[in-house]
Amino acid sequence: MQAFEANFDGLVGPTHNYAGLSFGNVASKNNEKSVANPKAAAKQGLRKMKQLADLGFQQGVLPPQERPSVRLLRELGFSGNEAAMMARAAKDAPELLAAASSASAMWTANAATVSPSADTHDGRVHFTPANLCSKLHRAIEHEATRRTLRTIFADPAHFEVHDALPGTPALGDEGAANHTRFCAEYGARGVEFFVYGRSEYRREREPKRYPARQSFEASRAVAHRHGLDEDATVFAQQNPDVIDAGVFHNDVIAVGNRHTLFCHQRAFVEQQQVYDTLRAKLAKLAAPFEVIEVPEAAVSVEDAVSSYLFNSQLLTRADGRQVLVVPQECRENARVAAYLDGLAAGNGPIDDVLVFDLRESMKNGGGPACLRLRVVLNEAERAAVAPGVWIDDALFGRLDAWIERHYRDRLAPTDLADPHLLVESRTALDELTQILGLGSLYDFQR
Ligand code: SUG
Repeated sequence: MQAFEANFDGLVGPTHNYAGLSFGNVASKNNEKSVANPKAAAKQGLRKMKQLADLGFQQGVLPPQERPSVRLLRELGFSGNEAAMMARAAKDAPELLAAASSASAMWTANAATVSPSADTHDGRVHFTPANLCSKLHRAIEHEATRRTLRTIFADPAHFEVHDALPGTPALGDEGAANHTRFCAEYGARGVEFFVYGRSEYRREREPKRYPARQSFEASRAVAHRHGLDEDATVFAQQNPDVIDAGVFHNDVIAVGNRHTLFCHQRAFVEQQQVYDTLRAKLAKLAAPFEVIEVPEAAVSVEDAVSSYLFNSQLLTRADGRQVLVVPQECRENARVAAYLDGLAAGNGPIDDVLVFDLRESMKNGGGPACLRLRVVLNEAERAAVAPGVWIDDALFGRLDAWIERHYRDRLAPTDLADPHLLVESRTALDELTQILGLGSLYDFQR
């Protein structure tokens, strides 16, 4: 059946800030305590959505979550009214207030793992929200993520939104950031490629410096739940040395689209074997496979981490050719810029490079690919998606004006204690659910 890939980007929330919460994510640490601009962050993200929609790509939006999470503060033992809880947390444990306030749900590549209906046992699209249990500020996302996905992909004839896996290191799950699907055409059966950082039970080499967030056991459980065929799944271990160099998710070192894998030479353990296995399994589905491997000599892992070259979106245009969507930081690194010039000029499968300013998100380690969740849909499935989340001129205009009205252009770590921030944020989100036609989505609305 004819199908296409839709990208659902996370709208940056009003509390976007730099709290240095993600050990192992170099940008998050480097920008800790700097002053953020939530308004600019949200507009940068929205502009990317709009421009990709204008170019003919299917573009949806996912709403931010309610922050600060009053529920987390209460669970952590703070009591009294909301303002009192925030003041107490700011004084006694500012890191916990920061965790409760993070706008990290914007990086929807970590919202869930998605398997298209062509691959699953029951012919429905399956979603597993990621438990994100490796970081407190992200571990509080999955319940609201499930609710949002169940609201937008509500029709049980087409969609199954599972619960997250139990949140424990043996099942650490970071969602689509560690998952890619290869296929001949989006609507044809594909091979799903799961990349993990560590295994709880197998004896494999692990990173020494930084945590490996995704476990093999979690990836395998997601594949089982989604009813994927063993012949059409590949599990690969991420190179532990690159995790130690700041590659906290596989989408910082590799991206795939249809039958193309674009990755760094040092992305995986047993790299050649990974290519061979993918090629062989795709051949059984009569699908081709091609790899664009970037050598260390051209772009080092360090350059890849600072420029986010691989945190790009590889998209297929209507004419079948591919474009690479990269952050502006790629243009500012001379080696990466030279590599990209050669790539677009060559005869390979990538024809064009689109550059976006996503500086505010990038400073927290979130590039173009982090900001989107891919969902392959056929026409019947598309018709079953909540209609108000597709980006077009009208929705862009309404969201842009909404950001302009409600967002601050400056948020320092000390501002997180401000009780007005909670009120502002709720007022904005309440209006947003009306704009997107999503009903009462948030706890404070129920
Ligand atoms: O989980 N940063 C996010 C970035 C996620 C990027 N996603 C993908 N690669 N798909 C993270 O580390 C930083 C928040 C702070 O420090 O304030 C943060 O959560």
